[in-house]
Amino acid sequence: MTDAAKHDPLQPHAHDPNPYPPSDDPTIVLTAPDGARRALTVADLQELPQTNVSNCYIVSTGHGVSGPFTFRGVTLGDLIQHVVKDEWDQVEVISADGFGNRVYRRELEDPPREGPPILATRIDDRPLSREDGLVRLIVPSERDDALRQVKWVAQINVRSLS
Ligand SMILES: Nc1nc2c(c(=O)[nH]1)N[C@H]1C(S)=C(S)[C@@H](COP(=O)(O)O)O[C@H]1N2
Ligand SMILES: [Mo]
Repeated sequence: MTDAAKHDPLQPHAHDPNPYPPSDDPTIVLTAPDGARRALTVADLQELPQTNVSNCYIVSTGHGVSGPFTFRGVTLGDLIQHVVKDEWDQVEVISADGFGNRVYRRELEDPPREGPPILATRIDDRPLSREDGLVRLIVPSERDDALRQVKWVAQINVRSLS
């Protein structure tokens, strides 16, 4: 790992989870590599193709382990394919309280057997509550500490390194 990656605040790192929704504002802003921005609502995300990912657990520092759950939502790959026309390499998914994760293009194009990263809006047969995260990044290969389950997604920054 390079020094830059080690100090990247969007890489999983030890963290006290925030149990409380930071705000009531559910707006998500996606920024494309060329800087163009667009707002996305939960309904917009649900109009895109939906994917189920089963056998997911929430290994929560706050609530203990719960699951297995089936999360449902648009894959990050499908979302980017629908709304971003430029070249891109990685995507930052950041919550309204500043917690976030960086997801690499190869994780979306060649997902592991546990399933592709999704922006979940449903858990089992119900919508995610604001307390659950409303829109919650699920990286199914993360099974240890929920450090890639970004609750209250507010910013999606699609970046090109070139
Ligand atoms: N926005 C946001 N998402 C977050 C966190 C946070 O502090 N803020 N903490 C993470 C950590 S460390 C854990 S253990 C889980 C806790 O999820 P839960 O509140 O559903 O149990 O949320 C993850 N997602
Ligand atoms: Mo955690």
